[in-house]
Amino acid sequence: MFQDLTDKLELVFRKLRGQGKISEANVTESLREVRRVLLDADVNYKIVKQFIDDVRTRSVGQEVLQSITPGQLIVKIIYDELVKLMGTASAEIRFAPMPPTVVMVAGLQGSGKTTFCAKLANHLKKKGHFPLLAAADVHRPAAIDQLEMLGAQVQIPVFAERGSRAVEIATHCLDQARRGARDVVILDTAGRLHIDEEMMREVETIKEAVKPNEILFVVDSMTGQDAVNTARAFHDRLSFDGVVLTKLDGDTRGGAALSIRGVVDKPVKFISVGEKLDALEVFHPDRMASRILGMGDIVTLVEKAQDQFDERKAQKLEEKIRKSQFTFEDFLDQLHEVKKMGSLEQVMSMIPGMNRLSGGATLDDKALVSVEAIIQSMTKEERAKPAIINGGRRRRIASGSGTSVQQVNKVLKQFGEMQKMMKTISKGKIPRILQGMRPPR
Ligand SMILES: Nc1nc2c(ncn2[C@@H]2O[C@H](COP(=O)(O)OP(=O)(O)O)[C@@H](O)[C@H]2O)c(=O)[nH]1
Ligand SMILES: [Mg+2]
Repeated sequence: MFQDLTDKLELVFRKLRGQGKISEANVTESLREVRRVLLDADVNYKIVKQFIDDVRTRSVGQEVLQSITPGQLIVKIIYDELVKLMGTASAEIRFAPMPPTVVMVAGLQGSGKTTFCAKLANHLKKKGHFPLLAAADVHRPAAIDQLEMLGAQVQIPVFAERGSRAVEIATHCLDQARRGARDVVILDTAGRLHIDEEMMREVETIKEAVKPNEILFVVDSMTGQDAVNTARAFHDRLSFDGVVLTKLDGDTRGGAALSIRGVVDKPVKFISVGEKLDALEVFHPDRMASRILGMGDIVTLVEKAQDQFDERKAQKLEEKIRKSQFTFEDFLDQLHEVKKMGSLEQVMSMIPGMNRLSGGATLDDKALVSVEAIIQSMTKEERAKPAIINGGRRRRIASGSGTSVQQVNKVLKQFGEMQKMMKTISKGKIPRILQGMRPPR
């Protein structure tokens, strides 16, 4: 996610932090680079201008430039402003005082609406709700089948009424929800290739008929500024309550994620990061900013883990990370959980430091298999205390796992660096995290 953006920003920061004394001219130069990086990432130019102005105003203050670590302070300011840009607080669905709560999902064709509906239903079910999915996309015959199939996968009932108009389906499914004691209704509506009058009118009619408590607008983040423009056009005509950014797993630039809040002034509520039905996250601006700056996202990872395996195990994991007692044994456990948690890349992007360790190379599942084999070839003692793994042991592990000594060395080295990185993160404070980002001398 946002790999290009992260890599480029890191280059700028590296230079900035390398400077002992920083003058206003240095700041201007660095911010010019940040500006270029953001424009390259397809962030809206007005947003970029405001952002750079805000960072500059705060950065050229006496306290910053004359502090011992001006470079780091400026990075911290950039982090703060990124958080502000994306919305400071996270927002979820607002529930109706009297159920059922109606959530209407709208957006262009192919943006990921139907998938999101099923993901949201699944997310809410895990939190103790009883959702009902409603197939109100009547324009493509396959759309109803698709929702029924996805609903079956997450074991959530789907209301379908072939042959009816969308607005009829929407009103009928409310009755159905009341009868069946379902407390949330999620309406999947039809998209078009472009925002057009017909689509608007249909959504408007449904809106009037069922008065949704929440209208979520789904956009494909990979379409960059187009996503932002679509959201604005839709919002001008028919206001919505929140944005869902999809396909962030394939978005290396981040332009939509960074601009949308500033342009439509509505919070991003959820992000979708893969095709699997559990690849949904509540959007947290602060965590997103630290991901963009390559600082990992330990909280999301732990939450995801909590979701997947039992809470005690997750707490133990978090504690171990905080106390820097994370061993190869835990790492192996995590690798096994990875398969349950979604794609490897997705999980790795959330482990602090992983981003830099993989050196831009994407970790694929093949690489994972050999890492797993290497750890499995270690004895229990070696897994707990990697320091004892000398040359002889490395050779044994390599032949045992069908890999090379170089590969074993690499895994050991990366693990050591990962532990170090976790240590800095576990101190919990942003400035410390930023210190962890300093390139190794
Ligand atoms: N990689 C990826 N694919 C997604 C994501 N969300 C949806 N898709 C895929 O995008 C395609 C269109 O999704 P769909 O839900 O049918 O879009 P709709 O036309 O808006 O209802 C499908 O192939 C989905 O599997 C995501 O977050 N990441
Ligand atoms: Mg659909």
